[in-house]
Amino acid sequence: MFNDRARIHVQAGRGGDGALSFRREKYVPKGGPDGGDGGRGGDVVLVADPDLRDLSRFRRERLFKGGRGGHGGGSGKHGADGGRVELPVPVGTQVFDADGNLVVDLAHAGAQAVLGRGGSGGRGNRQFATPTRQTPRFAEVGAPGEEADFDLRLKLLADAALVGLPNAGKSSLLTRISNAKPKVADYPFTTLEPVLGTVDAPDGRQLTVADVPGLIEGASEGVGLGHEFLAHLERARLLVHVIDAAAGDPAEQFRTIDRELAEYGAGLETRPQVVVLNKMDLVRSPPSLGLADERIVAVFAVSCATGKGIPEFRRALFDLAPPLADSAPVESAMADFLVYRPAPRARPFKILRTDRGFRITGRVPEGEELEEALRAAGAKTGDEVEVGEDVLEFQ
Ligand SMILES: Nc1nc2c(ncn2[C@@H]2O[C@H](COP(=O)(O)OP(=O)(O)OP(=O)(O)O)[C@@H](O)[C@H]2O)c(=O)[nH]1
Ligand SMILES: [Mg+2]
Repeated sequence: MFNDRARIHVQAGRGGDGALSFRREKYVPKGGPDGGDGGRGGDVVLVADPDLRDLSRFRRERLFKGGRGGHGGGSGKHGADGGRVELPVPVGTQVFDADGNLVVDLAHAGAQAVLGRGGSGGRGNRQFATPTRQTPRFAEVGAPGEEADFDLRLKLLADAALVGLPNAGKSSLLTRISNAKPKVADYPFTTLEPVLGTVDAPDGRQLTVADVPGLIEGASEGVGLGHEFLAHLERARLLVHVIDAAAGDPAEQFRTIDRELAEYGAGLETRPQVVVLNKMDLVRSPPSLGLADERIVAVFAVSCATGKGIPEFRRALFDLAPPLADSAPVESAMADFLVYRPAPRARPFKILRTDRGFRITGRVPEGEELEEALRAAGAKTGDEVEVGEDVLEFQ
């Protein structure tokens, strides 16, 4: 199964706690504070991997946690940073937040996006020493890591995509022009999932061509297999419309598919198109297309069975797939490394660790929020919790 959607839950690592510690030295009756800082929690990062084909790994595994930062220690020892978790995803993966907003588009190999940033480590008591407070009996606990749900959606990146009715010969054409070996058979809906092929030019240029399952009338409303895969056409700069020249009026076949593209929208209806009249070995002369349509940039008559017309079509593809817009490289450079920032965490309070438990400073949270924050900070029943002037016991 080709999986082009997934939902994941990301939980970046919690920062380690700062240490509460005092120097113990020979001949020094009471040493100064020497508690080191906690390490940073680990990030959770997506990385676009050109070797991956789909999102199927996320069918079984959905929860991804960054490593927890290590706690600080005595003698100013800094806690280790938590492990960073890198999730490889196929190139072309788009990430949406829980509200359906596009967060990042991993449109080229190596692009990265930080979906959850690890929490910062807490400061050790050494950092809280001042001339008037030489023995701070508290240290900061680590901050929680960012946590959120994301929807992943793979939209194939291809220079050109083959579209057409089932059985038109799309997969046969891809087999003829590229390194791909999609299944070819004499029945409709042979192709069940998109297939990418690479077309090589003698001068070393390469094009990626996508073969998508056949479309039928109603595809844009979910009839047949096509609808799910129409999304994979969105990023192709050129549509190659394959028509079975031996299967009746080509203009009628063209319009059927064209209506579905228009219904789907997303710009598919304005995309430049090459029409390939296939199975020419089965007809006496090329049928006339009889369409005046400014989107049709070229028409070819070929036979995938005999190979006739294929070299010409293949050569022309390199001129017809429009060059990438000037803005594209800039855009992709920006996607090289992105940090997704969820709404800033409303946490206007700090939790400090003391000899006997915890101290809350800043705007003191109430009820559950306080309890949850304390539990996350490691509070156990019986711990003392100082809130302003009050000293409570953690239950
Ligand atoms: N005679 C002849 N048969 C062809 C030609 N091209 C493809 N075919 C045959 O047409 C049938 C369908 O070909 P496919 O390439 O599987 O068609 P498709 O458009 O990928 O079909 P779906 O994946 O079902 O949408 C197969 O039996 C092919 O052998 C051609 O040029 N001439
Ligand atoms: Mg096919």
